[in-house]
Amino acid sequence: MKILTGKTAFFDSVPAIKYEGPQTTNPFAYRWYDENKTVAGKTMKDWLRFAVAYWHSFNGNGADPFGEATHLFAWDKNPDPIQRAKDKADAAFEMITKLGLPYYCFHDVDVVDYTNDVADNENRLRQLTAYLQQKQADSGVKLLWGTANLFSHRRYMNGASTNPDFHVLAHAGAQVKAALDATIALGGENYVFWGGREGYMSLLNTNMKKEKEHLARFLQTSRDYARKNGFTGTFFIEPKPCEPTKHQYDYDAETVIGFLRQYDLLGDFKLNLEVNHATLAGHTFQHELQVAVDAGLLGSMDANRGDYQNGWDTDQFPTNLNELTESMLIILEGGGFKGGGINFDAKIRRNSTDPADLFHAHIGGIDAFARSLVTAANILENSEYKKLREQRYQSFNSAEAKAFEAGTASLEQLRDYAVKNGEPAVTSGRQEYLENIINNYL
Ligand code: XUL
Ligand code: CO
Repeated sequence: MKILTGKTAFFDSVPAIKYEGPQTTNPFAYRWYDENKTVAGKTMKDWLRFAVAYWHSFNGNGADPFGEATHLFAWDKNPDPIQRAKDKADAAFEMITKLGLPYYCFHDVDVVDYTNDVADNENRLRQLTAYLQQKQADSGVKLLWGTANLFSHRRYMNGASTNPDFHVLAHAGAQVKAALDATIALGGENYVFWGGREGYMSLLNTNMKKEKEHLARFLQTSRDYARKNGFTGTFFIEPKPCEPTKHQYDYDAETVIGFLRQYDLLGDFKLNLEVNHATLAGHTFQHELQVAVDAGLLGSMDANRGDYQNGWDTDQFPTNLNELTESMLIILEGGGFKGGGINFDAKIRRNSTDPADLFHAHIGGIDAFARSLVTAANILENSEYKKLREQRYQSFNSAEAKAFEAGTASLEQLRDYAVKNGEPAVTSGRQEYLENIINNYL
């Protein structure tokens, strides 16, 4: 891959990151991510399909609700919004190409600042789309997904497509139209809807039924526009139960799947699951993955990790090998992502203030996934893991159980089986043994 720098290099002190193996002492090298290495029949690059998220790395400035910006990065300084946007694109493509990753993802307002003028915003995004087209052509980096930010502007404080004011919904429509145009022009492979303001703060002022119908109609209308204009990729819904809204309609994987089924959207939409969102919903990430895989709807994932000591979306870079290995077991058994990949929706900490920290963060996350992929493939191929799980259900191979599964056994027949066979044996679930398998293969 060709390393791209713009007029200025923003990461002068950082070399191109290459695979050097687990023994290396070089902090700017991969120990596990060897993109062309074949694991379980596919290259690491093809299994993992890594993407850098524009927003956290190039728009995030370290500000928090208690304090001002701490990331005073050179690409975010130019007073002219178009030039600043181009500087950001230069920084993004320098980092992505130095990391050797195949994809990036963005929101419309990450790419260029928006004003309150719809036509001006469309024009700005078109200018930057042309700039990004050139960057993609020069580097070979591709757009995994685009999206519109329908949550930051004050007009969306009561929702975007679920806003009680149709006028606000129309603005959301204008924004999605422009973001879809940009995604299509850039050959984006998918398009994401994350509904941070699609929900309610109080039921006292909310007609939930009407709002959910509007959400569904908005998705259908957006899909129809994109299809009419040549978009052949997949739409993803990204579940999250709360934050910023008290209750969000896209609560978790099961809720979203039910919603997609109810509104006949399953043909075009799949799920983009995020680790920290699962935590907030009271689930493990593995649970959310399994729900999506079982429904054939695992589209993509946003990689990060939360903090078990607090209840908000801390979006830290993923490092937990046990959690990631258990996740990769599910992803591998499910055959991988349907259209998407692994997007680092994660940010460096407020006090990580060196541009090089962005590299350390990504290198750590990338290697953690690569190592977990190798470990999970090894477990599936060589350990008893699959067999033990299968054996737990072996009683369902009997003729009586098969009849039950086929719906041809009556409740009376179940009763007769129970009487004939007496009290069932106590059988171990062997959880600790299975947990040891994970650690033994790490
Ligand atoms: C917010 C979040 C978003 C989506 C895209 O929690 O995850 O950044 O990924 O809008
Ligand atoms: Co996300």
